[in-house]
Amino acid sequence: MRTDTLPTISRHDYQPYPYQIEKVRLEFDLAAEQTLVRLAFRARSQDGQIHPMVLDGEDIELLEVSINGVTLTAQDYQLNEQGLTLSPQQPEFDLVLVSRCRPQDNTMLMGLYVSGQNLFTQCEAQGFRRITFFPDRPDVMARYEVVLRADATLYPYLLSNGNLLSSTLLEDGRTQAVWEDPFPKPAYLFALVAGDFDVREREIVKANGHPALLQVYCDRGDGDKTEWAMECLEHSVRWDEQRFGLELDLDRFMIVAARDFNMGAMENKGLNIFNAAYVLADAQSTTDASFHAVEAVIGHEYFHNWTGNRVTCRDWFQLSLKEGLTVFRDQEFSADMLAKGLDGAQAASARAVKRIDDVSVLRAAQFPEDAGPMAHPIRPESYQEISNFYTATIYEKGAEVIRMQHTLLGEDNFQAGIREYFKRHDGQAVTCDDFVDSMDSVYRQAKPGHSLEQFRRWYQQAGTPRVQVSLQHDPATQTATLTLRQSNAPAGIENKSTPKPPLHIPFALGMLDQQGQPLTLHLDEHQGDTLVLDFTEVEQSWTFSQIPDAPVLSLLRNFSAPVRVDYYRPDSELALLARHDTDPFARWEAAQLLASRLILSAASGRAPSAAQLATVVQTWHALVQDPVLSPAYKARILSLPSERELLEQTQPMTPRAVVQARRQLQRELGLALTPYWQELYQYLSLEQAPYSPDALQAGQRSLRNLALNYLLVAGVNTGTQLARNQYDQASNMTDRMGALSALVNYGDAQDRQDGLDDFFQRWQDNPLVLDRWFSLQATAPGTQVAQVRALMLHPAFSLRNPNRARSLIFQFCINNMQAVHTPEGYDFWAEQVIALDKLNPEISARLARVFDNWARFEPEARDPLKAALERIQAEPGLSGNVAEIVHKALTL
Ligand code: B3K
Ligand code: ZN
Repeated sequence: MRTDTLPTISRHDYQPYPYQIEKVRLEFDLAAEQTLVRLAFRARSQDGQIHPMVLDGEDIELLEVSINGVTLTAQDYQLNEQGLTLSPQQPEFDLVLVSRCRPQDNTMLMGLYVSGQNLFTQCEAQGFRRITFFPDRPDVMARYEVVLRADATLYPYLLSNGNLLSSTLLEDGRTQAVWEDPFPKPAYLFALVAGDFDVREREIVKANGHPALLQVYCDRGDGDKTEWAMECLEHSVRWDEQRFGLELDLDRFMIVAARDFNMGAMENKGLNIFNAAYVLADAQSTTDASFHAVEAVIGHEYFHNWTGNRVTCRDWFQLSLKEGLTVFRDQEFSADMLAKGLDGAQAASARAVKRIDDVSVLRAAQFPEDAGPMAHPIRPESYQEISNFYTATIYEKGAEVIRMQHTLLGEDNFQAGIREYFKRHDGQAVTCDDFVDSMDSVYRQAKPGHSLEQFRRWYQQAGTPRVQVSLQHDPATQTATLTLRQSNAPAGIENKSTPKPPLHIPFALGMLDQQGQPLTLHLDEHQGDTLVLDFTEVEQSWTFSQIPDAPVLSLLRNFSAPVRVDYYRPDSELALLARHDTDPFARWEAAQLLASRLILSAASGRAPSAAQLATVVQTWHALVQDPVLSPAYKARILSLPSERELLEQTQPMTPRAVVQARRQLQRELGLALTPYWQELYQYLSLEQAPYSPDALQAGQRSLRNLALNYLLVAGVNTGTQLARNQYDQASNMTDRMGALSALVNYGDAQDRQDGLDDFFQRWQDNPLVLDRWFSLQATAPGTQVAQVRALMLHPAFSLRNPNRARSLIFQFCINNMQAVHTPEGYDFWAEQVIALDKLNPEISARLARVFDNWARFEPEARDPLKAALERIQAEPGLSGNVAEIVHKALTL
């Protein structure tokens, strides 16, 4: 399919489906080579009139179709590559349809496919049409009864959504299972799994007193790695009961791990299917970061049961309705888990660690998206290929937009808004406006004279707003006047001449005195350490009283809105905030800004002054010695901003210069503070409690690994020995991987090779760990394209397995800036986009996006990147997925 012929779908063209389908019966005769699907339902016209019935269908074979028991002939319907159109003669009729699909040939991993020896489905967004002909759109909701038949030896487990009604052995030696899902759902939430598994089970009692069975399925032999997943699932159930008052509505909830999976996981009703990377975990083979990722993804999919499944999207433009809200919920879940058992400042600092990590992701992934050719509002206006719109904007910015509503309403009112949302819309397919309406009804009551009307612009406008800050202090009146000015430039392919109206930005602010002591803010009748300003105009000022001396501003506390802040202030002020700000997020931010400034100025060719460097070193010195900070927080505040975040701030973007300048500062800090890193390392090596991924231990390990990295990057002799010992003696993957990556990134060639060889020997049979072995090499500073090509010839490499392709090819293209930004690097990227596209267009389009912002790079990168994009575009038979990305990138 070519871009110029790909239809663009517009939000405003929405039309309801003309028929209602209450109940669907699906029968499957399952086999990897070919699967027969029999679909039966009764359709009733919504308005009593007769309409053509459009059924989506893709890559499947129609064998038979009948209406009211009468088999149709080819003249009775229209069949093409997109599906089947019927011309019924009555407004109400029974339809039966038999079709065939071929799971074994399905390399796209959408619809019914084979992974290992097992069969899995993936239907969101438009995979159901690859299983059977159906109105594959989220607003057609039906109750499903599913009959599965398959060879009992190959497929002893036959799973689908809802409750198991019966399981029988058939006369022909096959098994048959019948499942019924009591809740109406759109086709994208349908799932089936057939295969042989290890199963872990836990019976729980729900808050309503009823029992429920939780199950985690994985490949045979991996069953000992699902204990953490089960823990996380139970925590998720409890958390949703306690914080949101939402209960599990089924008797059984299943998670199944798949080795081949396009993304993280999928929230199919009662039968979540997961990428094995987000299920399997044990201390030996899994890092702390992965333990937390498992927790976040299990929470996310479980929380979808209400926000996504019970109330779903009317159309795919509303995707953020479920994704933004569910990401917000999983972020809060993880933060609550980190803060469990703590209170006061300790709890705030634990939660801040999660906030810092989330904001870092937003800045590294979403800000660039919002400044590039794929920029779109969290509720897009149009798309060509919906699978290209599972973006950082829909997810991460979408979560920020929910978080701002939470900030404006406060926890209690926000929860009242959620209750209102379910009261109005349970069982329906709705829009983002419906969600905001529910919140707004509570907001208007709680804050008379206010509404969320202006706030809705966050759903309409793309681009990252900029907020310019200025401050005027008047010692005579002891007042400080803060002025904020917002600018919302057009983003991506938007019409550049259309001015954008101001957004409603909740702007959280604090102030410190010149000694770093917190000031109480007095504004009209409000007072407090932190005030959230309702910033709604293009320019707006607030005057605070009782401020005798010029204050130090602590801006956008806890990152209260997804904006960029422009405020000029001397390094000394940032240093003060980095040491004293009581808001842990703003404190971290100040340290990051201090380091960023230095790195960015070095990257642009201006050598930092001795004083500038001294300020950074002194700040890091104070922080490394701070006795109060938690280890996890300390590890964040002492880390330098990521290469990607830094790159995003250069104009034009100069990747290689950024990498070098960042590395230089790392080295300076390593050298200047060597004794402190050594001391920290030794101190943190004393603790030898049995492994747990909890916040304290994980924080200690990450801080210890950070110290190790500073020692190695500075070339401190003892560092290499420490890393070798740590690698050899490690009792968990975080320590082992921390040591190995320090050696691979900063050690000599011999250490690097020895480490990698040993690691391969130990872990060659564990695919998830082997992914790390590939990633580590893909991102190592010395790795060039030739080595990546050699690794692609390794017997363990396969382009068909998305995790493996991501671990080597994506990691190289995204995170090895030195090597990918070369003529060979760009050729390699284009070649891999083309190769992947033939197998799996969804994954290929993700790789294509890595350089969709080519136009923002320095000239020596820009021209060859453009040529590489043109080469991709010229490829015959390019998928619609990649075509959309490349077309948008080139027409900017
Ligand atoms: N809803 C799925 C994403 C499906 C993506 C399909 N291309 C996972 C999630 O967000 O929970
Ligand atoms: Zn989701």
